[in-house]
Amino acid sequence: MQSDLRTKLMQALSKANGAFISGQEIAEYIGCSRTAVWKHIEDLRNEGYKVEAVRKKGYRIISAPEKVSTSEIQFGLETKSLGKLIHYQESVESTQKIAHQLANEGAQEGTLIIAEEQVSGKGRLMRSWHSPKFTGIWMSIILRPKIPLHQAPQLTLLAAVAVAQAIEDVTNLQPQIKWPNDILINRKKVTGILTEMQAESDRIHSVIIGVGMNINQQIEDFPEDLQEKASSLFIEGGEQLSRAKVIQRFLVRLENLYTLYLQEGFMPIKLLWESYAISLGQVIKASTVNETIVGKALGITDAGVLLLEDDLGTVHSIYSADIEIQ
Ligand code: BT5
Repeated sequence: MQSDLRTKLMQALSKANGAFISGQEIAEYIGCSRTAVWKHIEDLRNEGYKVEAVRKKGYRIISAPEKVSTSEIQFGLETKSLGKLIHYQESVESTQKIAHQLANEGAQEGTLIIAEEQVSGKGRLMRSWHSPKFTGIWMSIILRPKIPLHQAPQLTLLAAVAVAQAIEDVTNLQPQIKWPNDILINRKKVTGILTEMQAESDRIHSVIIGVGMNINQQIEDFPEDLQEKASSLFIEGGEQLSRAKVIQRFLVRLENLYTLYLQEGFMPIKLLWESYAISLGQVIKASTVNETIVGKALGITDAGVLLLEDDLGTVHSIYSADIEIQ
């Protein structure tokens, strides 16, 4: 929508001060047809405005989109270091990409990169991540742990526990974790985690944890191919949530777990992870880049590796795969 039209539309709606204003009045004010007004109102809705439309009365704005800008996240944030520096943009390609750039430039541990929308959000293995405007949380956080390279996957599991705890903090839902990086509710994926690293020989410069959380989407907000397997906290719990509050809970949980991890190692994190794990003890199919293995999930190792026992009793170590529960 052209910006002068948008300005006039917003003027017309806000002059009404919460009361209805008819499509005809708006059309005259802006200088366009009533059909065009309807189209512009649809645009507003797509941007997260809640607009009530009643026949013969017209339109009124009920609420403007809630944002996840720096001040919204930092107001009331109870962490010591995570999220003290926030890089916010309304629309980005991928928060991971910006996080890599900032990490290269020396961004401090705990820097959070967040956007209202990603136009090319990334999953693992070059897959895409659907990240529509204003409905979910699309963020990346930079950590700089002094741990050997091979332990880095543990941080994905740690982040998954932090997400599960944050969901429990803000809803009555019971999140479960599907190894390694999916958080499910009622067997549908509500969050995905992508951990990437910058390292040199065995030295980690930074670990970038990307978290995509579906919060306020309705089912029709997902593309058709995702509607069967994806969900949001709103769909599962029936309540619209403040995304900023969810982020705050996640950062607090992540900071506590990360501090515990640096002090006591992976063991306490592993126990927590197992308490949320959906796949342990079940027969699952693991598809890796090279092969597909079906077997019983025995557990995870201290390195965060999944152990699968096949029919012949051979135990396979799975470092990276897609998991289907049989
Ligand atoms: C993941 O990959 O689950 C990791 C997703 C990480 C996304 C965050 S958002 C912030 C940061 N910036 C980024 O660019 N990425 C990170 P994977 O396990 O490969 O799952 C990807 C698959 O999940 C896709 O192929 C779809 O089938 C499905 N999917 C895509 N978008 C989804 C969504 N919004 N909700 C649930 N499932 C989705």
